[in-house]
Amino acid sequence: MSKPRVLSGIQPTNGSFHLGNYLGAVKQWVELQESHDAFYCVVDLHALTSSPDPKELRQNTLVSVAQLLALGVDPEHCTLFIQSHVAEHNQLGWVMECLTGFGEASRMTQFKDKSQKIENDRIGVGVFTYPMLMAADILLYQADQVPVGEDQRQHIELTRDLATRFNSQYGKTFRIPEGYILKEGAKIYDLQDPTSKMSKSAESASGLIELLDAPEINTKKIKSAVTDTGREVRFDVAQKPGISNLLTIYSTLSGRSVAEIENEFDGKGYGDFKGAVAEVVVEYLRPVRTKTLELLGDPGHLNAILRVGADKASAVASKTLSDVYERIGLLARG
Ligand code: ATP
Ligand code: LTN
Repeated sequence: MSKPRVLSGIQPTNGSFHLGNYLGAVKQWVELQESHDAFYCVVDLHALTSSPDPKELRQNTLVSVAQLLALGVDPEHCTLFIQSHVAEHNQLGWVMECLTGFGEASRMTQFKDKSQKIENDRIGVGVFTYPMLMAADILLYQADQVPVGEDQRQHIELTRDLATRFNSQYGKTFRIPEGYILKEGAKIYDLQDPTSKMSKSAESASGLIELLDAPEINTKKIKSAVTDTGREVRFDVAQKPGISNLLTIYSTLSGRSVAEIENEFDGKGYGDFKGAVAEVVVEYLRPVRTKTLELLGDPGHLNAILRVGADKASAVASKTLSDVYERIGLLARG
């Protein structure tokens, strides 16, 4: 029997991914590539919604690819490609836009959050149509599962609704995908504001653990993470959001259970605990940083991997798109 298929994407918005991106998504990508037929893409078209500087976008796209490889995404075991290299994403994206209700798109919480922060005349229509492009990314590959962090749950639901709507209107064309959202690590919080998600777009970088930052910087950020007034190292999201976040990070990176870690720090203070978390994080990231920098020294090698990825992705995407065009009644080019 053929393996189930997964697809996921990550934006090349920043120079470095953060710990939330890794624990919420990329860690699962690495695990799933063995058991699944995996398609992973760097969604550069999605990144255009934040109007990046062209030079930075191009460089960050390569840095994203290098980081994915350094984190264990293996092009021998998956298809790794750049979204803009496969034109079918935009083509199916338009079809998805025509299938989506205006009200339905207006209810997307990510759109609502972002549009509240930016004044109307400066916000691009791309922020509004973003989820329809994401639906196209997923449906083009007939993905069974989509590994993402908790913040993407609503976009996956929309994708499922659009696929179901298309299938009932035009005949079965798309597989209905499911989110693959783990409980542990699906939401990593800002170290300075442990009730908000760790985010590239946070106002201050002091609560953000960037994978490519120097070890001293990350150690300092963890040691100054916000905690509460108590002394006990105990998982309790309501009373101790800061400590609970650090426990999640420690547990997912070390593979040890939260209970085991709580026991180890029984009777010890927050200082010892934060020191231990900093050490686990820094030692985990040290080889990732070295490997990323090494890979960036040979862009030719990265481009060769991406060329193979784009060819493999195009083969699947063009088949789905031609089925879609046929079903919706577009006249084929003779
Ligand atoms: P940000 O909000 O930090 O600007 P993003 O969500 O736009 O980042 P993407 O590159 O689009 O970042 O997301 C890549 C993956 O990382 C997605 O699957 C997303 O769900 C996941 N992710 C992002 N932030 C977190 C977090 N704090 N905790 C867990 N997963 C996260
Ligand atoms: N919107 C996602 C990024 C993304 C994605 C995808 C994730 C774009 N296309 C397809 C999974 C599948 C985000 O993380 N902000």
